[in-house]
Amino acid sequence: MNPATALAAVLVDELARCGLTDVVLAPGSRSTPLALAVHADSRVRLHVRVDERSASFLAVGLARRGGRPVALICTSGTAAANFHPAVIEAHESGVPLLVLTADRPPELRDTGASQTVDQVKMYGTAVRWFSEIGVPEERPGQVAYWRSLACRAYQRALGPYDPGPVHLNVAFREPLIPDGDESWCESLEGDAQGPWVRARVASPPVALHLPPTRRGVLVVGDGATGTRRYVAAAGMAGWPVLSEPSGGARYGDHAVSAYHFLLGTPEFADAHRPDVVVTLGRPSLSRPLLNWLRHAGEHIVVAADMTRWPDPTRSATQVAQVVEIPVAAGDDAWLHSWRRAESAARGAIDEVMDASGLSEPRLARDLAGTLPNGSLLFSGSSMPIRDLDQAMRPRRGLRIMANRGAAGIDGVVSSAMGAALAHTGPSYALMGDLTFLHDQNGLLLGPREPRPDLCLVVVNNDGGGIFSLLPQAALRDPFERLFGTAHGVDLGHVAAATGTPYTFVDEPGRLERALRGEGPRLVEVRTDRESNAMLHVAMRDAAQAAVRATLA
Ligand code: TPP
Repeated sequence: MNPATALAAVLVDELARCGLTDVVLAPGSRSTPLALAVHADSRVRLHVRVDERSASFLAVGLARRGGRPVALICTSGTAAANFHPAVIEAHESGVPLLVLTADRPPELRDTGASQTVDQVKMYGTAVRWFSEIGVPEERPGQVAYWRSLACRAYQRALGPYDPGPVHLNVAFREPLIPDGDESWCESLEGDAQGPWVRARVASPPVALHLPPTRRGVLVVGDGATGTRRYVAAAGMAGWPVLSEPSGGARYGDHAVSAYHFLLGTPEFADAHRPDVVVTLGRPSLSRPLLNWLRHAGEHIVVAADMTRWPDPTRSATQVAQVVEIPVAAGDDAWLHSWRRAESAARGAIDEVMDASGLSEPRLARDLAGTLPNGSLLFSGSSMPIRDLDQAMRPRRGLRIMANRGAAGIDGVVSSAMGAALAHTGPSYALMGDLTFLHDQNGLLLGPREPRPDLCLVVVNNDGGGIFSLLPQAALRDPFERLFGTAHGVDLGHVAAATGTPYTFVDEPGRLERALRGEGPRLVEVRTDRESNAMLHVAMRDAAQAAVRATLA
């Protein structure tokens, strides 16, 4: 057996023993040994994508939903560089990835050899661990080294502390395809019992016990973990729960889903200064919430693994791994006041949306309200996640995910495909037209690839709608060219180019039916940027008036 084949076979075998279930591969020559090893292994599901950027975001989606490391393989050169945005997203979001980049052996580097670039520590500080494996050779001891390294890489990506991407740069010397006989200088076999090295995880951390108070608030942002326990404790303590859509805690009697409008009403924010706020995950969507956090009495950030302190407002007074929220004596006046404002604001914005046709916030609200229990909804950054945050009513049974780590508009189609492939149950995605067009290659799917059951809903306002809600909108003349960026692309044609089923919806009553179907499919909703901006102002004004009335 040649060394390249041996290393690849051992590496893939060991990763599968560790628990690897999915591998995403972009085609190329230098990565041939890894491609063949993965293809031959029935324990892993293989996904092939020609565009490395799309491939890597597919892996991010798979790992985000699956919660386990997903391996990503490419050839040498710019192929590896095209993984970079997804590696950054995985780094910021704590999504476990094993990035295996094939490379040339040292004697070919820096010589002008084709498709050869410096891949050593290519992703900089965006990876948890980098290893230059070294060109495989046939000599005793290599197998233990490769297997031990694979276990360490898998464990480092998985966590439980600080999960994220790991980069293995794998140099192969030719021959790259199997030749000769099966002989090798030592046994290539792994441990029959399981992984070569078994990692033991540390004991649970000591909890921070808060003094009892009824005037507390639980805020849940993207990337929160262990939310259920905190939501139950907040419920017992009579605290409102303010959860972003992807925080996964927007359900139950204590959910205050219109918090963006409540806290955007200065009189309400002033009258509702809490004794303590506990934040889980990373809230980042609502400016009023972030401003209010700055003036919260005690602000405790739960940072489960202590490697990051999600505190963009620099208002944290304590950072703790685990917090115990105690039951407190007293009445429910605090909670009632939040709940009263919640239902007033919700009633007011619902009324504005109901009169708005199939507008962007109404689409977000109705989509989130319509999807069957057990569904996954993957949201694009930009307005869709904000519209969900502002317009979505509390509910159970819907999982919402988004690439909020770096909040890029890149790779969203692919990430949604990946998440759908790791999800059992129907999957949907909601994104803007620029986000969709940015990752059109996410629709490229070979006939033999596992096909996700995913309905992509694209809000087409012919450009970047979010900029119409920002101060840049006042720049009348250059605005359209610099920010609006209309493109005039017919999304139906984009769908047709890849044979993706396509439906156009222009009435709220037709939405539910349009979502039906199987496999990857596209639903387009047309909106207008200017009227969308006016609608958001109308929602804000109506909500604030309604909130003020509850204070009188
Ligand atoms: N490039 C990347 C990779 N990520 C980004 N977040 C941006 C640029 C800056 N950006 C943020 S939102 C946006 C841009 C360009 C416009 C998005 O437009 P669209 O997807 O149509 O959504 P809409 O704003 O209309 O909701």
